[in-house]
Amino acid sequence: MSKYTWRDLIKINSATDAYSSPLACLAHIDMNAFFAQVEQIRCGYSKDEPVVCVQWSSIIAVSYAARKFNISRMDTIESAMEKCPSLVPIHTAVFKKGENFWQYHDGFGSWSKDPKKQLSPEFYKVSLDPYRRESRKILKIFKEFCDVVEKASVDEVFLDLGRICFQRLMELDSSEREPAVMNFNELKDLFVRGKYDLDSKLPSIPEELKSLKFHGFVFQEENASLTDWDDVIFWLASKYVLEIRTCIQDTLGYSTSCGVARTKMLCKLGSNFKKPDAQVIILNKNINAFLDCGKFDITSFWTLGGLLGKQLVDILNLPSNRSINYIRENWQTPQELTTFITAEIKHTNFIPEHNKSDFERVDILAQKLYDISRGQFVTPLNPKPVVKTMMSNKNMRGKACSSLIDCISWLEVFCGELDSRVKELEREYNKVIMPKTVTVSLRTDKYVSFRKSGPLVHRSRSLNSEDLLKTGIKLITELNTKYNNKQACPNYYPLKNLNLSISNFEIMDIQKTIIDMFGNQTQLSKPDADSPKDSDKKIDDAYSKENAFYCDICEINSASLKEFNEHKDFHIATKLSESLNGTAEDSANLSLGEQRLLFPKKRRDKSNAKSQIKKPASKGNNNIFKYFSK
Ligand code: DCP
Ligand code: CA
Ligand code: CA
Repeated sequence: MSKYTWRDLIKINSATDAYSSPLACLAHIDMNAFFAQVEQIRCGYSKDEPVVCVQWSSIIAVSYAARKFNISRMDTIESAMEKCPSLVPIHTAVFKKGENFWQYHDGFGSWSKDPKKQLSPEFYKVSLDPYRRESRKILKIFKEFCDVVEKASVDEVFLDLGRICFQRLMELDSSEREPAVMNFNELKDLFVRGKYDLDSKLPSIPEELKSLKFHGFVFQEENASLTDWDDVIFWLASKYVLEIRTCIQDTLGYSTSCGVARTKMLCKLGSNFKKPDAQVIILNKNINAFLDCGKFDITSFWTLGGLLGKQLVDILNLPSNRSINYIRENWQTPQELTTFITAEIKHTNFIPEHNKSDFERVDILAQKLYDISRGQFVTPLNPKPVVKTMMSNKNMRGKACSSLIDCISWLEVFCGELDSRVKELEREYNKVIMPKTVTVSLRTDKYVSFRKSGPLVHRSRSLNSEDLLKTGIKLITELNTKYNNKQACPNYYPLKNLNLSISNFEIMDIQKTIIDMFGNQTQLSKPDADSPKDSDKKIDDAYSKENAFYCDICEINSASLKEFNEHKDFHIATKLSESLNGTAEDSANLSLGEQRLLFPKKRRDKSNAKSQIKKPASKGNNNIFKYFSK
């Protein structure tokens, strides 16, 4: 007899509830040395060359080849070059003050002997856009393979493998026709005929399944034998995540590390356990042994890494190692933990100045500790994180920002960056995203801070950097007028920090805006601003009734909706074709920045340029729409 019920099994087929089933199967995938891999591939180096990604004189990502020389993120570029004379430092892309697009300057950086090849933070701002772009491509692959994907950071995701495992288990997925899977027949039969009670136990696993070979490294078991359905599900998952990781490797060239386990926390610890290019499977029966392996203690968990973890170590008087085991062994129920913590707080007169809310509900905190120490603290995946605010920021050195003109030059950079980040999110979620509020903040030479917010005045239906810049200039000018004087702030310039943030997002369906544009033209809302100036005329025209069929890419009017739609189709077709086959330099679909990026005057070599617009590897039939449908 299995330990699990039919209810547990069927639950993993629910995208919303699977994570809470005892048969849940999740994965965490993290890119190896991410920024360094992006640069290595972009510049055409092999994975054995010691590439590091550099920001000014700090190393922000270290390839595994460079790690062999004992180089870490802590090293300065100088100390790293001493450790490894053949080091390949590559600087991030940068925005230049006054420009709203980023560029790479390969060969430039603080390590260069040529004074003309320095990149001074006084005139440049680092752009992380290239990594976000790669991140988006990777995310797209994850979404093709998996229905619930949580993007946890720029280089990692959580996947819920419930549906895919359920389907493969039930052999609903006809692509899975390997002999071993045929042995699921008994289970499938029972399921299909409905011959089960939800709360009755599943049958035992068939004998032949017990010796299946896992893909990857099964923690603690070189020759893991399968004992129950959770193991079978994890076996299916181990096979599936390898397919996903191989696709990422083959399509984009990146190696990854992966953890497969029942909860997000365990998966995350698993992917970090063996790097690079590995997958670690933590079977349910090995959870406690994994937690006790000596690599983790209670403060290894991301919610307990800070002060709260330290407070708990004190209150529970935890030993300096094996603290997770200690909690598990010493308190058998959450109630026992609650009673202990409450008594300790009283006894020691502990007054939590920080994390007050955690100590107000000791029962919740105790339950969490109890669950964490048993590897059963479950949290749902969050497939669509809500963006609340987005910021572009620059710490200024020396006199980099000494006047209103300087401020505006930097605002141009910020607007370019925010605009492209919003566009990226729009593509990721297939929505139109419009911020309503813009805030400019600054810190003066004497560390006094000022900020001003205002509504974003925009004329088109989607964000553009010119509208953003106009609003930003208005706000920075107001701040300058009010505070840059002897009475208010005698040492206003040079600024130490300047940033621009956008917030209060309105998120609209693309569908809806198309209907707004074509379906019901009489109800089009007026532009927000008062009277249009000449320079705004073009955008206004696009929305006036007479010129509803205006294409702002080609700046031409179409005579009818039909003609206009045909014209738009032409753009869609070019865009699709360019996405697959590469872009022409004169393409109207490219912004100025993109043109400069894709067609620099001098290229390193041909193979480089090719890797920038790599065609996705086709799986089976070559249906281009596959890559654009999500
Ligand atoms: N990053 C950064 N500064 C940090 C930490 C990270 O700029 N202090 C950037 C560079 C990393 C990327 O984020 O490439 C991802 O961070 P990770 O912590 O996942 O580290 P890596 O991917 O570089 O290495 P690993 O293979 O250990 O995951
Ligand atoms: Ca990583
Ligand atoms: Ca990471």
